[in-house]
Amino acid sequence: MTRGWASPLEGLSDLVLGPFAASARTLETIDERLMRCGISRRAFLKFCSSLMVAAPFGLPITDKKTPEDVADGLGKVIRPPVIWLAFQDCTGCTETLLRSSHPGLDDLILNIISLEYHETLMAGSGAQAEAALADAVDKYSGKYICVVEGSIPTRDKGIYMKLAGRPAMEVLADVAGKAAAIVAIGSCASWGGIPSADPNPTGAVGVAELLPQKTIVNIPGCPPNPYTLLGVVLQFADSGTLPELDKERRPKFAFDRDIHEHCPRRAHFDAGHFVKQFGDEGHREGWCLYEMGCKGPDTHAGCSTRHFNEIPDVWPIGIGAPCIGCTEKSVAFRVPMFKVVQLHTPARPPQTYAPINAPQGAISPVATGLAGLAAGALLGAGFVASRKFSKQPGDQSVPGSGPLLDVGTPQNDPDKDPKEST
Ligand code: FSX
Ligand code: SF4
Ligand code: F3S
Repeated sequence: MTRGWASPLEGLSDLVLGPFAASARTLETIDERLMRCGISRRAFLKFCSSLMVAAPFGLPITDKKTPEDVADGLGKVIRPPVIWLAFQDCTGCTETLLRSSHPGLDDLILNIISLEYHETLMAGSGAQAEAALADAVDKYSGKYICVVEGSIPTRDKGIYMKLAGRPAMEVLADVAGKAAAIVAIGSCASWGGIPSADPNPTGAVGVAELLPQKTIVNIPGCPPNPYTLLGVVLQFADSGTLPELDKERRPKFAFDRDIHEHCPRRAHFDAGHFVKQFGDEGHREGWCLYEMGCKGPDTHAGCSTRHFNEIPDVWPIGIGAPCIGCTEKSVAFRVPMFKVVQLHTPARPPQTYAPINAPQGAISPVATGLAGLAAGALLGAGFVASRKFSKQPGDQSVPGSGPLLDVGTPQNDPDKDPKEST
């Protein structure tokens, strides 16, 4: 039987109950919880599909599975208790988790994880909130996942942010010290983010700098992709393991590729079609934002294929803004936003094209068939893109097929500063 959605506040009910909620409950499986709250299997399958899009490879809970497999596996998992600390932040990391475009997805998420403490979302405040935190830490000591949002001020013994009279540094050491796993969500918690930008008046740092002995998963982004967090948390709840991390402690399944490699505007980069000014013809045509300071070539993140709020094209470059490199420690809030980056990737024009006289072997009929399929897919994508970017209603011509604009010299020389040609 398919059930309708429960009340929009259903998922928040434990938090609404206040500090006594944690002790009044025992942990249950995700299936038990969804059943008890009347959440439909269809809604859960939709969530599992989104999780698979966010983590197509490298995460055992989704790897090579169908949404039904993922739902069956996750349903048996005990809802992981999560204690969420918020320090110097803009709350965007919480917003990204809950401001989905699917009606009720926020409710579903709050039923999948067991959010024991989150000062922005909970009803209690003051002494009640402090009691809720102490209660949750005590009850789930060694079992909960500590999610940290925001950077931590360290200058002048950390006096620039206090919670119930205690410096944030002290609260972090206490709560994270008793956690089973620690996740730093957002660029601020990962390595300081916006609050740490020069001149960094509060001495803001990320979690890893204060807890160097601990295993910490960084999920940078300003804001980050919420499914990356859910993937990590559910993986841990399922098997007690964390995903493989890169040298910046980011999960490889979400940060293994750079934006430039998979950017839908990459064809314009290769063809030398660059936006020169916001609002110019190239900008309206959806051309490459490299000369506007796009940091895509220097940025590892999945945004080009895993968009925000489950809406196609909702990500910075998709809406016409250059990537600022928000997932890179040495880029966002360090390199000026509109500064053009040097290209480090080996693929740059004209090297991206096969030489005309490339040696050729025999072509099998299977390869010919696959090439035909690929060409068909590309033509289809071009058709969709042309409709998306055209200024004329009903115009189905391919972008850039009209009269050529003066776009300057294509950036073919890897050692040449692109700004020199403008
Ligand atoms: Fe930082 Fe999170 Fe940027 Fe904001 O709270 S990562 S400023 S989007 O949201 O901490
Ligand atoms: Fe996309 Fe930016 Fe690369 Fe251009 S420079 S192709 S906009 S990532
Ligand atoms: Fe951040 Fe760039 Fe993605 S600014 S959200 S890494 S496109």
